[in-house]
Amino acid sequence: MAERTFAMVKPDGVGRRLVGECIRRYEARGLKLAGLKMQVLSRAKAEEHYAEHAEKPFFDRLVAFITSGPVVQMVLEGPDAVAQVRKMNGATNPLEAGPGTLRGDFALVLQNNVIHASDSPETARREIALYFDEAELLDYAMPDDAWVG
Ligand code: FUP
Repeated sequence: MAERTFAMVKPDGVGRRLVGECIRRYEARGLKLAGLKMQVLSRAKAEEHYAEHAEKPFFDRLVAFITSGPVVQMVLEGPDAVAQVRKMNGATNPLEAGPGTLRGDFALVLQNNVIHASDSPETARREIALYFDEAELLDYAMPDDAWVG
């Protein structure tokens, strides 16, 4: 099976109607959706998601922001999906994100950076399990999968 990664459109991205733009770009690149859902995160879920930042000064603001509105979670599949999606999102700080990336095109400031994606295959496994049951992930073939050959 091709590599899977996890991505999440943040409340600013949903609020600015950028869900379709994010998914459109991933699909146009050749990545395949294996799972998709929308919810408002509980505080507990958000704290678990960002556990690595628990001691950081921006943690409370980060949790308040990510729980402030609906978020859209997805699992994307394809060769090097983790690295491809991170590249397509651009640097965490939009100031460093190049044009042509989601953050370079749609974000200005660090917290409101539109989209989250896993930073390694291990993180992807953890984050996918945090949001999706195995039965919610679909393993299906498409005749035009860019990587079938
Ligand atoms: P990323 O791996 O791109 O999700 O980035 P990080 O895990 O480093 O940071 C997670 C989120 O915390 C970022 F999307 C924005 C926010 N953040 C701040 O608000 N302030 C900081 O100084 C660093 C990160």
